[in-house]
Amino acid sequence: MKKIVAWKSLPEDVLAYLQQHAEVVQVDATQHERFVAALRDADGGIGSSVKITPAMLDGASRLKALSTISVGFDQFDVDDLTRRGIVLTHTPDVLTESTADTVFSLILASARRVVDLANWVKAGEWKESIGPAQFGVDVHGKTLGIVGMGRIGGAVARRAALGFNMRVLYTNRSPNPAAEKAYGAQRVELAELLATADFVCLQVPLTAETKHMIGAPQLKAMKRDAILINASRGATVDEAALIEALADGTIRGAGLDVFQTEPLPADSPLLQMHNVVALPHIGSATHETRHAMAKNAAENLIGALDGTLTGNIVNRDVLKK
Ligand code: 8YV
Repeated sequence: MKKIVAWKSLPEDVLAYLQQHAEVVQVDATQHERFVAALRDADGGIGSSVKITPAMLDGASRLKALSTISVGFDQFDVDDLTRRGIVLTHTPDVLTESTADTVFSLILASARRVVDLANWVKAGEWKESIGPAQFGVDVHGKTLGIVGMGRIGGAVARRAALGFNMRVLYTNRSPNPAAEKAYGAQRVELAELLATADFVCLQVPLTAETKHMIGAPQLKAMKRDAILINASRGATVDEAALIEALADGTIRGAGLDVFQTEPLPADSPLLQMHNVVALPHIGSATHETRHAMAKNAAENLIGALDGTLTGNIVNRDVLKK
């Protein structure tokens, strides 16, 4: 019988599904040596949020497939997996809408200062009718700049255009005619997006090209009353430059669901800033969607192991080996 290593807790029904097809070994990835030993004795693996390095796979001669319970796959060395003949699968579609909801919650919360003002009320500071000191900025009718118009970017654009009558600008490696037709989205260069958008929203995967793509020059190119929204990966932003830009008023604020170091250290300056909404990487984190992701990842893994999987494969070149 095949053996599968699971390094993320799985819903009972998903675990039972896997156990119908393989022996499942559940491991604590923080026990590094045990985790590596389990990978070396497995045919497949399933989990998320843990970096899987080439060194961890040396000796894993039986390993044929890894299934990440995520759309992002920056925690893997994809070229190395392909060289080893290991199929990598991910869960792109099932989380699109929940993640777009999170992005829009960050837009609204940062624009209208929801977290800051909710804390202000809880602290007993609301003693009279509010005034300009409590005002935020409008979202409806403003310009949203989406950096990366993929699945999640498109779902965010739909919310913006159809729900909030926003003008949508975007950058993307290739045009997105569907978003242009359905939402009036306009493809522009990054410089124009940064100079024009009231909200700059990062929806790109983390790659060598996108790492720190938003740094001091890009933040300075934004409007002073603009807000940066990041629910992609923390490292797409130079966090030190962002902290400086937020502190000196280069931009109005930030709504962040991801950070260069996660969990965000308690002494991060970001946590002291009233113009920052910080969430703990909850992008896809609803009961419904996390279950759907785990189920999708389990089906991907079994399909990859039995050679029947056709979709959700990150490194399709491995199938040519
Ligand atoms: C995941 C994410 O929930 O899908 C991704 O890439 O970042 C989140 O949706 C997270 O990776 C934990 O699984």
